Amino acid sequence: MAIVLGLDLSTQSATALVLDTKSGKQLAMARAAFGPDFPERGHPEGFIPGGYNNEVHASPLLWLDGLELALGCLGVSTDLSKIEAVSVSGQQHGSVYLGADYLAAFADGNPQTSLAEKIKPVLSRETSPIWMDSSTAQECAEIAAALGGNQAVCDLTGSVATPRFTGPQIRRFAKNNPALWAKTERVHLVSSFMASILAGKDVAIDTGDGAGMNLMDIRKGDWSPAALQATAPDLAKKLPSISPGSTVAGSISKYFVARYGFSTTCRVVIGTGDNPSSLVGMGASRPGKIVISLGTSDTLFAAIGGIRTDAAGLGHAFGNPLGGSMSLICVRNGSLAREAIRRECGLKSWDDFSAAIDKSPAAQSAILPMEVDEITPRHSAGRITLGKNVSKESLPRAAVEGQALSMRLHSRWVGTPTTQLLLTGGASNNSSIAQIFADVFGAPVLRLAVSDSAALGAALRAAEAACGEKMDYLESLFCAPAPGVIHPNRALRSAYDALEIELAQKLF
Ligand code: ADP
Ligand code: XUL
Repeated sequence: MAIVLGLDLSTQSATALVLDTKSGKQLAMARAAFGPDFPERGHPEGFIPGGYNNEVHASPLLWLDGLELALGCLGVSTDLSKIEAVSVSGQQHGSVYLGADYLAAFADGNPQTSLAEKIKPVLSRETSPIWMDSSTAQECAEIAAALGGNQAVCDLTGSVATPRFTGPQIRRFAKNNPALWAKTERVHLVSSFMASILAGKDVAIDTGDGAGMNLMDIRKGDWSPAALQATAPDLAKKLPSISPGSTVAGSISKYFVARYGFSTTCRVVIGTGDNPSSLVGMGASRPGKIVISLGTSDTLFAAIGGIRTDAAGLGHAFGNPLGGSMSLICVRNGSLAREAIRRECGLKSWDDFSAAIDKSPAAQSAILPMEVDEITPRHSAGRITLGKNVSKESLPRAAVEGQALSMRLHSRWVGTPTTQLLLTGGASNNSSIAQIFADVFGAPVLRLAVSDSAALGAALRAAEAACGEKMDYLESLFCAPAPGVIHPNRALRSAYDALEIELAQKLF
């Protein structure tokens, strides 16, 4: 029985969650929001706005400041010396570039200088491309050509060469900035960077997050020499190793002991991506449950037996941190599109948005809202309208119905019948939105009692890997669904089927 900490470094915030596996209680939670808590940085949604040529970057120093703010808040209510193990979940695909002396910066235990102050001088690239970046179409084409075409890349790495994935991002940097690439000694993912910061040394990438790079052999769970070769010169020596998600990296660094009062015996378990982490946090790490996460991005994922890939090139196979693999589709226009529609309709709160949904008739029309270029489906910014005309009053419902229908259409390749949906992410708290997902998928929707599934997954992985807890036991304590199943209205089925067919006709 242990007290464990899960950290989630997502697009918009850093979340810290402390669990007591003896009492089955969540002891504390703290969150630092990169926009609202650091207004002077000018990154209101966690990333750097106005990127050139579809580039979307974020500041790794802001992530560090967010981590420190969240830990500082946690320390006020919680005795951090009691924490026995910690692990990390990080937004997937984002990468951090480090140059000479980066190991000394990781190991620097001086509590007088912040993590950002230690890391700033050793960044070989000031900012980090993140999953929203779509500037690498050319590099994707080059990687695919070198590896024998996109089907070959998909068979090898679990996904076709994908613009937001780390390999194409690395290639673009190495091509356009060869001098800075030469100075780069280490490339980390967000999850492995944060785990390295916690451990005070270089820490491996796990097979779950490693699969989101177009660099890992999905069947071997290790770097593919051919993919590395096709991506950038000297890449093999600039990457950390790959290890299973259950790997204990070592003890927490002196910095966290001195600055936040952690125990010197607190262990660090290597990190994973936010979607693989949510898979664990939702209690869905064994095949049979389908999860939809409505966060900045909307994702649909499920643990799968064996490895399945999407012939259309939109879905992905990632590693399951607990072994095996998982399928995933990712929609870029998730919460940010819902927020834009809310603003457009002049609705001040999410309650007003819900009221507008509830007032409009279901399954009459749908709109796929793409405020920015979309990745699933691959489509330039704009709107696809289905069914009857949409008025301003019915726009919130039509937009959420369009999002749910598109997800249903684009997840058909996974092949798992949807008998139940588990919903998580910021918008999952909204019952009107949850009802639409139940109706469109024709399946009951459950939500978790704990809403931060990515941070929860990190805490559960820490408990299993470092404290010997059994995942079945942990799931029974922390992954119980909240009371209140949302049942689908089956009478809407044929109307939604017709709208899905219309969407497919407009897209393909
Ligand atoms: P991420 O982990 O990607 O940073 P979250 O899963 O925390 O994102 O979700 C944050 C988003 O959830 C916010 O941007 C907001 O748009 C949305 N959100 C929060 N509460 C609601 C609500 N009641 N209804 C709809 N959307 C909501
Ligand atoms: C998944 C993806 C996003 C990020 C950010 O492929 O790009 O879901 O992990 O949450």
